[in-house]
Amino acid sequence: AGQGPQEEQAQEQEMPLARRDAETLCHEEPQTGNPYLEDALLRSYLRTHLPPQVLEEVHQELERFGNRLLSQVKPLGWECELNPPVFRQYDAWGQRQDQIITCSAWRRIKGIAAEEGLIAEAYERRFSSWSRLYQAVKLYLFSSFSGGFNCPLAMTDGAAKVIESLGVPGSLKSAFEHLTTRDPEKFWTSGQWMTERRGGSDVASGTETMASKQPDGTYLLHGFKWFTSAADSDMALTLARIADAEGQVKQGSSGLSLFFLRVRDEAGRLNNIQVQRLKDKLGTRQMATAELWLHGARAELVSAEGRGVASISSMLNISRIHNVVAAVASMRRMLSLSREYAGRRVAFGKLLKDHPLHMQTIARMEVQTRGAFLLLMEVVHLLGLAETSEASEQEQLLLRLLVPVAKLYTGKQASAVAIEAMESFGGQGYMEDTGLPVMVRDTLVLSIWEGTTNVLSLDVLRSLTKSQGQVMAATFSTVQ
Ligand code: UCC
Repeated sequence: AGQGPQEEQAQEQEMPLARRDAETLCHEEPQTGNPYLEDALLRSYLRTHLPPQVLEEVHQELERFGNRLLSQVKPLGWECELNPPVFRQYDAWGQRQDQIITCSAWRRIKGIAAEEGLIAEAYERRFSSWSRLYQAVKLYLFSSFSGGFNCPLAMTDGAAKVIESLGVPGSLKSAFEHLTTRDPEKFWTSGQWMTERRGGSDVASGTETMASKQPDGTYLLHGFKWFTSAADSDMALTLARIADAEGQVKQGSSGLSLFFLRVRDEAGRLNNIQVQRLKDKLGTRQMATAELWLHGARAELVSAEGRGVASISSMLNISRIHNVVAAVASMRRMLSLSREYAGRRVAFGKLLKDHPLHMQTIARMEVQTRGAFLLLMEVVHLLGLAETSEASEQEQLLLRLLVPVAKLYTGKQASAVAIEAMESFGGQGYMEDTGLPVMVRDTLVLSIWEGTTNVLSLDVLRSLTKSQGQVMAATFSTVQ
């Protein structure tokens, strides 16, 4: 009312455009559902391999877990990405605090990890040798939604494994219970402090930390840990050189021993540890990785003297398997999003899924992902057999060889697949708030930490040499 003809005409011309603006979606968000129910390969693997009673039980649990991941864990994981940890070194009055402040979502995910038995499952062994595989399946589903919490779980599992392989000595019984509990109030995570200033690969010559024995049998550690992931953990396993009465230490690998320590005491005070700074990383920014000074941190010797590397290697092998889990999970997640998007996005007059070239790219990623998934299942199946004393000698040899092979291969593969999947979204894949760049960044670390590709290639050689070639013979005969 009250408009002149010119204004009315202008309005009419604008209307259709305005309507198009509101009604035509340029880009539709890919919609994925319950990650367990939608994972055809996982489900068919479980149907084919698990004993029927185990399958029946885990199927229901996994369906429920898949729903929980979507409704609860996914938003919490994103919150962790948006609220990375903050380091508060001093309070307003100049008092040193060294507080690492994590967000509430991070702490909530820790509780969920306990409730879901993401570590406990492997040690309760309620499904005997299948328990490891079942735990790995849960971790695989959890990994991409976990806001980086899969990293502390890797080290926690590794620490539990070391303690178990030492026969759960009395002094570590309580720690073992904390690591493997399902009670969120009691659940501990562990760090794995191996990397020092000189680097993280050549541990034998890079470790400077010294341990001096105290009259009560404990040790005080002095040194500088350069790269401690998830520095908010409750405890840590770490390497140090024991000083003799003259304060001298033995250099090389055979001078290293393994120690257990609590990060804080019951009152929350740091165990003579100073946090120098948080690391400014390319990815995994949800997680507090720190540089730590140990100024007489009280610790307990847990390996035989000089057997530190050999003792921590069971931790390394477990966290390397977690790395494989994370790699396969990342590939599957990126690929699910890419596939789903291909069914929504129209370009050149038809859906992406109707373009053979696009589908060829997706099919190649699918083949990579399936191969990696089956390799992971093989490794965790063998681990489960080994842990329940059901593995033959050949299976144990195969496991020793496959862990580094799987880690080195899938770590590289995951980066390639993640980048390819991001590209399959075109420019949209490069947009920060789609979450895709976060996944790419978090995937890039998988070929770096826990042993780079070349370091793991050397571990393959180590396994060959130490077994006098038997690992290779076991592989050939299994393949045949
Ligand atoms: O701490 C870090 C940050 C953690 C972040 C974790 C997140 C994980 C998340 C995953 C999912 C999201 S990163 C720290 C990363 N650093 C490493 O991974 C270390 C890389 N370097 C190596 O792996 C090297 O190969 C070393 C350190 C193991 C090499 O040490 P040595 O002392 O030179 O090695 P030796 O002398 O060859 O081996 C000493 C003993 C031998 O046993 P014995 O004495 O009985 O003959 C080896 O057979 O250790 C044994 N050994 C092993 N046994 C060494 N490696 C292994 C193994 N992998 N399995 C079994």
